[in-house]
Amino acid sequence: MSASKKTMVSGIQPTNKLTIGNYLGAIKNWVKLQSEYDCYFFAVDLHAITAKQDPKQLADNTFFALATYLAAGIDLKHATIFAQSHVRQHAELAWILNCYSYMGELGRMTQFKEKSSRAGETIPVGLFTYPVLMASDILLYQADLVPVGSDQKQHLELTRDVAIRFNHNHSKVFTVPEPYIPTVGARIMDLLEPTNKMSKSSPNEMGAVYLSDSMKDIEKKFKRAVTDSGSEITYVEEKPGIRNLIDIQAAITGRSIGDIAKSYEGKMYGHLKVDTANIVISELQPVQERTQRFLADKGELQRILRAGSDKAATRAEATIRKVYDAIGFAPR
Ligand code: ATP
Ligand code: LTN
Repeated sequence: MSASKKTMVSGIQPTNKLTIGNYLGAIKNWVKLQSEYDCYFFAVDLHAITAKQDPKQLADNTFFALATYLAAGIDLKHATIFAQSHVRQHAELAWILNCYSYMGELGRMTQFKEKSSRAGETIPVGLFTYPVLMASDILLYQADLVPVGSDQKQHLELTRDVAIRFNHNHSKVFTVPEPYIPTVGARIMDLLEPTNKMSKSSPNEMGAVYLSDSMKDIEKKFKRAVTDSGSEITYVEEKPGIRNLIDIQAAITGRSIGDIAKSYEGKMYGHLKVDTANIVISELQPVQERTQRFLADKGELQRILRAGSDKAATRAEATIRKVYDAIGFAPR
């Protein structure tokens, strides 16, 4: 890792239900960009507890997510991987940045509005301050680039605003990060409700393709994907289901959308569904096999994560010190 390299940071909530949305919107781009950057990729388990978690499952989900990063091609030559909760500075900086974030700006976050409206009477405060913890994740490592799906754009803007505000109030402590949102695959849609984002918490599991799905299930899910009552395969606004299948193909194969759409001229929806299923299966099968191999050696995985969190903590601590100095806390 050369000292002159820029820094890339990203995270995903640990779950055993990672979707092809997470994979194409985030992980695949991490793999694509990693060699150009000094990378920090983590499982955001502190974020995960903004929703109820089963204590018996949480650690396994964290191991699963991190094993998936490695299986997808994250290379330890370029990247440091770890669990967010293992590096205490994330929570520490989050408190500080809470004092530099405004109620008004957090209340405007679309994700908060959506998730809090579903939470009913008891909305955890953590759901409200969630973007501040995310800003801490990013600013702790002085990230230059943050690859995420398009749903995270607003949180990235907030991160930039908080960094600029802190720097302006004190001195230039934080690097102001840029988002990286892929041109294709930034918003994979639900297969049954193609106007909604595919999500690990989708109400109907048939609408989301999970990285842990069997090849048979993947085939079944694509065959049942909602398209529309027409028959012509065109990439247009009014055909969100068709667009989604073409987007998935483009994000995996790297072919252009125009090229893919053209290759289906005169063909039926069924062809597009079967082909998309096959493309997804050939991408995911080796990732699944490698994930199982990493999970089979928990000792080795744990060693990788321990080394990762040690390294991350050293970098994070350097930032925390600068922050404490800039604020003017008494030296110890
Ligand atoms: P939920 O939908 O339950 O809120 P999530 O899947 O959005 O969860 P994370 O698992 O933390 O939340 O998302 C991690 C990364 O995956 C982020 O970069 C996010 O933008 C990306 N991502 C999530 N869903 C999609 C999707 N459908 N298409 C593209 N990218 C996605
Ligand atoms: N909020 C993000 C996950 C996340 C993240 C981060 C992404 C938490 N911390 C830091 C990039 C950088 C989400 O996708 N739900």
